[in-house]
Amino acid sequence: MAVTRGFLGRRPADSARVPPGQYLTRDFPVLSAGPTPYTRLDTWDFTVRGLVNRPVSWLWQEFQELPHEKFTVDIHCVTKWTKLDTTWSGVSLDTLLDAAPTQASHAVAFCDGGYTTNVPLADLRGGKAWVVDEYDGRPLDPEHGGPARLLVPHLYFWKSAKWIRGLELRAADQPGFWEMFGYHNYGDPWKEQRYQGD
Ligand SMILES: Nc1nc2c(c(=O)[nH]1)N[C@H]1C(S)=C(S)[C@@H](COP(=O)(O)O)O[C@H]1N2
Ligand SMILES: [Mo]
Repeated sequence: MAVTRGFLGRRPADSARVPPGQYLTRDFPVLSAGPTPYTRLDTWDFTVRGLVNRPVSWLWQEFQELPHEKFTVDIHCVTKWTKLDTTWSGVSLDTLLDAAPTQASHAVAFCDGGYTTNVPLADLRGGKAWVVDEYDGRPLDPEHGGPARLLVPHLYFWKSAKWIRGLELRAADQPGFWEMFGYHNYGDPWKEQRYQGD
């Protein structure tokens, strides 16, 4: 029996990969709370600071030399679009956090432009989160967070901070930008944790 490539290539359970209340899109919408910052690579660095013995920073070139992983994940925006099979390259948060031993339980991502978002450290470890600098085989567009953004695909996409410049590690949780404006503190798309109280 002939089986076409299209049949084999189709995942039978695409609909099972769409969290409740979401719809599928092939577009890649741009959602930013402010203007796109343009940071020169020769002044860019990534810093882990806060509850650490001493802050750790990587210049752009040093960050490029860290081991990068290429991976494909689904992303879910709280405005209800879901995009399947997005391909990225970046540095695992495990690699970055290993360089900064800490007793902290939470992190606040900080960014050029002033955006912040909070994530439990457990959600950044264990191969679940990256700082990405490539989308679809190309350097990340500024509109989508280039030169580098956080990617935490198992949480709503507002947690994936664009133009990230580092993590502030903390002993206690502290809401970020959208979390202070009523978005859910954790943001699990499979539990539809869109807004406070969900
Ligand atoms: N620095 C920064 N990061 C951000 C945002 C932002 O406004 N500023 N918006 C968030 C929201 S609400 C979403 S849905 C995604 C959108 O990413 P995209 O524009 O690449 O689709 O980025 C998140 N990261
Ligand atoms: Mo969003």
